[in-house]
Amino acid sequence: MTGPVLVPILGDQLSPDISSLADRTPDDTVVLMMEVAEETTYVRHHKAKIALILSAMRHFAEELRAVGWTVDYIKLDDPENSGSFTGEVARAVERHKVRGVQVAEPGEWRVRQAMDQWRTDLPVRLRIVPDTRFVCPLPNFYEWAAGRKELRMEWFYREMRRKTGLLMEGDKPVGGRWNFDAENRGGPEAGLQPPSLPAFEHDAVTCEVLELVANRFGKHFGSLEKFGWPVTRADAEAARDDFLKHRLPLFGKYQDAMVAGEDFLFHAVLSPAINIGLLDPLDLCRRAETEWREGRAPLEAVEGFIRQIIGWREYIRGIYWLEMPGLADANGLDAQRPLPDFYWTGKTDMRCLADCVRTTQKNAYAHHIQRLMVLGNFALLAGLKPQDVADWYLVVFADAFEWVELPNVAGMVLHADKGRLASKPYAASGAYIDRMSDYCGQCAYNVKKKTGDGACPFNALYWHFLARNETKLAGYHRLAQPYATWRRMSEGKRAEYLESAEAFLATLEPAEAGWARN
Ligand code: FAD
Ligand code: DLZ
Ligand code: SF4
Repeated sequence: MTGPVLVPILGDQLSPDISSLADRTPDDTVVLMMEVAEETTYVRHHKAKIALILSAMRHFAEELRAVGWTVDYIKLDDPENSGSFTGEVARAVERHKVRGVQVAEPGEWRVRQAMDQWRTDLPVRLRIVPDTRFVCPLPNFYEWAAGRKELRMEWFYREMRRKTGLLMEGDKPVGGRWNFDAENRGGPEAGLQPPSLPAFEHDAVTCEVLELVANRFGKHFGSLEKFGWPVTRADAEAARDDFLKHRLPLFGKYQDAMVAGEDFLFHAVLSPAINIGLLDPLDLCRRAETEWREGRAPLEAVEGFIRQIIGWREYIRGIYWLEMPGLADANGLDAQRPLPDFYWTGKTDMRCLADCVRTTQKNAYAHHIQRLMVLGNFALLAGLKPQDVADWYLVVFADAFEWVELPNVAGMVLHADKGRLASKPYAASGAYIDRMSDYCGQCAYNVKKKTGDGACPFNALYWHFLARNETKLAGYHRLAQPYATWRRMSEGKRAEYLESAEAFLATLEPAEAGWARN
């Protein structure tokens, strides 16, 4: 065979240095990019997530063409479009008479299964190359994990610091400590005024995509009205520089704070750009380090930020590939309650949850502590079924790809993996939300009231969660204190908590079918 090599580039592989192109030359390669129905609807993604990916794909095709690559770009409404990666790759193999296919490994198990099938189904040789946009290659993660009873992010993170040299002085961490989390626990302060995010104008490509999405996916969750995600590398770099200059210095201090109506605070809001390949995570960390070295941002902010990326993000990815496919079905706490309707509609008197669903609907974004300690904490305490919860998270956030969404949901939030990822469930009562947010002051519920009418539902749910999971969780060293408190309570008090929680749970309306999957 003498034809060119076909290089399919997926919607989250939009990096010019993607490994599938690294050893290719433009004269001998056809790049294939495919907008396909299967990817746009395998879950009913937030409209803004689809718009982001399609617009970024179209811009990336232009970026590649501008430096000489031949790009065969299949649009969603192309009448010949078969609707799947598999169908489009097969059609392109035939159309271009290629001699082989080379592709970077995908981010999701589901797509990896399909690709493995190409080996037997395609009439040409297939080469799947590792995705090198991560600091820790998967074989190294497996090696690190092998034989460890407990996989703890903190130990992994230290290895990544050593490997990258980020915030290191020789083999010692700068500032004498690996982790400055203790300094990063600021609650909301009155009058806190976060800077606004840069606004990116819609060019003709984005306008066309927004119209396509509005017409074709109008019934999907979420709004397109405030669509402002960077869709080109230049815009993503501008968003990055804006964060480094205006928000990084206070990132650490307010990392865990929540303020009603302030949707981004001092967060980076860069996860979609990182995940689809518009920003290189290691480069971003090096730039953050420079902000500290040149005196523009404090160490606790920069360390906290770098830890999220070379620590949590890398660790989460390793866990995904280590634990799949079982992680998708894990339900270690045997939680069976269906997802309540308010996750989709935002209609609840719980102000914290209503605000988190509102920003999610409007921006396809909620920041980490909203995802973990409000939306996630409720799901944990109420015993929501992990697969329903995972579908919701995969649908609603612009940055959601299963490799990063699922370990966060099943592991970090729901403890469905029986503690493989987190040393204890992040369960919290209303007092935590009250401390870290300004939500409770104007809530219909009273955060100080523990049970009965008008009491904050998180309070009784917290004890209900511990009580119903006692046989599974009582042995956790880090839960010894709450279990001791529970046992010290009078029988009457315990019954009051349980009844109050049951009464609240009975009011939850399950979501209608069809929000997440067709
Ligand atoms: P910042 O708070 O500014 O953090 C900086 C960067 O660190 C992020 O851009 C991200 O790349 C990385 N990061 C931080 N925490 C994590 C983490 N736990 N896992 C992986 N990367 C992390 N992140 C996703 O990218 N996609 C998801 O689908 C996703 N689902 C999540 C689901 C749950 C239940 C939880 C608790 C967290 C989830 N996260 C997910 C992690 C985190 O909440 C988002 O990365 C973060 O909110 C993105 O916003 P940001 O860019 O402003 O992040
Ligand atoms: C999420 C997504 C969507 C909505 N649409 C497309 C698409 O039309 N074409 C494409 O190549 N990728 C899309 N993606 C991203 C893929 O789902 C993602 O690349 C795979 O899940 C592998 O991680
Ligand atoms: Fe949320 Fe309870 Fe506070 Fe209301 S009182 S905002 S439900 S934590």
